[in-house]
Amino acid sequence: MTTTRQVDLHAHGRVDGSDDVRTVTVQKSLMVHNDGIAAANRARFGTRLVLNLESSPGSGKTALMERTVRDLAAHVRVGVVVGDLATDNDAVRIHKAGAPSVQIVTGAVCHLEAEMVARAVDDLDLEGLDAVVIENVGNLVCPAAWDLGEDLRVTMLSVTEGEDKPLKYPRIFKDAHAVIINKIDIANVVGFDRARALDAIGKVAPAAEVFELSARTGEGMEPWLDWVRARQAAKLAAP
Ligand SMILES: Nc1nc2c(ncn2[C@@H]2O[C@H](COP(=O)(O)OP(=O)(O)O)[C@@H](O)[C@H]2O)c(=O)[nH]1
Ligand SMILES: [Mg+2]
Repeated sequence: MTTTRQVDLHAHGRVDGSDDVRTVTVQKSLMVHNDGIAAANRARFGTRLVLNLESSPGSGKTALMERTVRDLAAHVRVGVVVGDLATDNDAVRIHKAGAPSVQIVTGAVCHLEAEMVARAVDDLDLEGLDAVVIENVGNLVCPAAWDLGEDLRVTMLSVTEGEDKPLKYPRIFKDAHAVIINKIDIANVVGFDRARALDAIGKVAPAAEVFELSARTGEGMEPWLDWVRARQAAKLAAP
């Protein structure tokens, strides 16, 4: 099943910084509102593992999900909620990979919010799922502030983006439980400095699990799949 949800434009996705005091107040109450819905999402997900996958556009989030849902199908039934500014292309890709998917079309909003996820989940058959992955809107800034009701945050970096991205965008990396370096199949071609990237991740997110893989070739997928399986089993045993 593939469903597309069009979300109304939310003014708070484009905060006007012209009146700082008022902006802070409005933003704070929006976050409190969001956190309440995120808590309700968390309760509704129950024993299912929920991941919030974040990265720049084009890092390979959907490619990783296509391969992950296929590889895990025999053990963990994964549903995917995916956010983009426009099109349902990604939900269609996930659906073709064999998993239920719901597309949230955000219009001008550069991140997903708990309320959007709550509405999207209405279109997922949670009963038939062991885990849900929320593929956030491609952006290294906006999504970091919004709790969606996930258990774990996963931040992805691809080898073409520059090894210092964790240092430049620390918040989205520092809150990550896992950091994925994707596209290792082209690391040599683009002159990726692996040691520098690992050093940057280590400085910002020292406790995060780090996975180096290629969603295209499948190299390095096994440790990532093991991690998801283990976290799903742990959540089921102790929600
Ligand atoms: N070489 C290579 N290309 C990849 C890999 N993963 C994704 N891509 C390509 O990167 C582009 C963006 O991938 P996509 O999954 O749409 O990224 P998203 O915007 O983060 O969801 C596509 O052309 C993918 O085929 C990878 O591991 N290696
Ligand atoms: Mg995508």
